[in-house]
Amino acid sequence: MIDMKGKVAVIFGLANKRSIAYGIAQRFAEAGATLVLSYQSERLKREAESLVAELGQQETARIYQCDVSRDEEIDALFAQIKEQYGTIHSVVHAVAFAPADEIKNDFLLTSREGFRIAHDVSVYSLIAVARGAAPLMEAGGAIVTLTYYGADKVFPNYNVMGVAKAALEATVRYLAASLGPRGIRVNAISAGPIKTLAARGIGDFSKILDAVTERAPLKRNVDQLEVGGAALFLCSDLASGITGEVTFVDCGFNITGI
Ligand code: NAD
Ligand code: 0WE
Repeated sequence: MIDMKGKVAVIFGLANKRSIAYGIAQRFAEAGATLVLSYQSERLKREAESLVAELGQQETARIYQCDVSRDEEIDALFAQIKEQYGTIHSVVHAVAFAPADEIKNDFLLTSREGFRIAHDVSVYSLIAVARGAAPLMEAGGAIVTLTYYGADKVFPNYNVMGVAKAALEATVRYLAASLGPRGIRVNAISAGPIKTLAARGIGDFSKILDAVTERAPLKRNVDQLEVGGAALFLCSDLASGITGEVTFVDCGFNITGI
């Protein structure tokens, strides 16, 4: 059993019970970690509060609002965390966004502003969060982000998000090189498709899920807790030699040719 007692984990990207961030939070809570959860906006506050209660962490966990496209909100978040906890050990970045049109229209029609927003929220935010977290990781630490196979291969409609995930994976490698000398590891998990809020309204999502059931070696889809288990491992001492990597948690779909 992985023991994270006395370790503080900051998790970004909590929207609801289906969020991958919530599956990760559950695994960290089971391992005894102290959780700091963050949600994007006022709109999600009540939901985040009830999720903390369900994690059985009302006593210890804290929740903060933080829009990762705003430097001042990231700065304020880490200032509060520093005051409250001093040192932190893990950061989970489970955040992505592209304007709806960009993942609906032909890729050729990708707008300058849509490209900018997708990369700002889904890629630059990892750099900003890592810079905020690093000074608090006094005993070393681990950062994990979430990516998708659409970074490597073309999936209909994933469009500018695929380009952003490719940039995110390169960002993981550059951050790993930058932060490695301080004992901070940076990795990505490439999760298989999961029906979360971020998957809602995506045309043909069930087709994507069915293709995995059909083709993946394990003949099924992954769930949020399986991604959570991998995130916990990557943040634990068991993964002390792993940095700059992309680990697939996709029932093996990515290894198949047809
Ligand atoms: P989700 O909708 O539950 O989570 C996405 C989160 O991003 C939400 O909590 C949302 O509030 C947050 N977010 C968006 N813009 C933000 C901003 N400006 N500031 C702060 N937070 C912001 O969906 P999810 O599927 O759990 O997505 C989490 C991560 O997993 C994303 O990076 C996504 O690309 C990745 N991922 C998802 C799948 C999938 O099929 N669901 C597969 C692979 C990777
Ligand atoms: O990264 C994602 C989706 C991220 C996402 C989702 C939305 C929906 C609502 C980013 N921005 C938005 N903007 C919105 O307005 N995934 C890995 C899930 C996903 O999305 C797909 C997929 C998969 C898998 C889109 C097309 C094809 C496959």
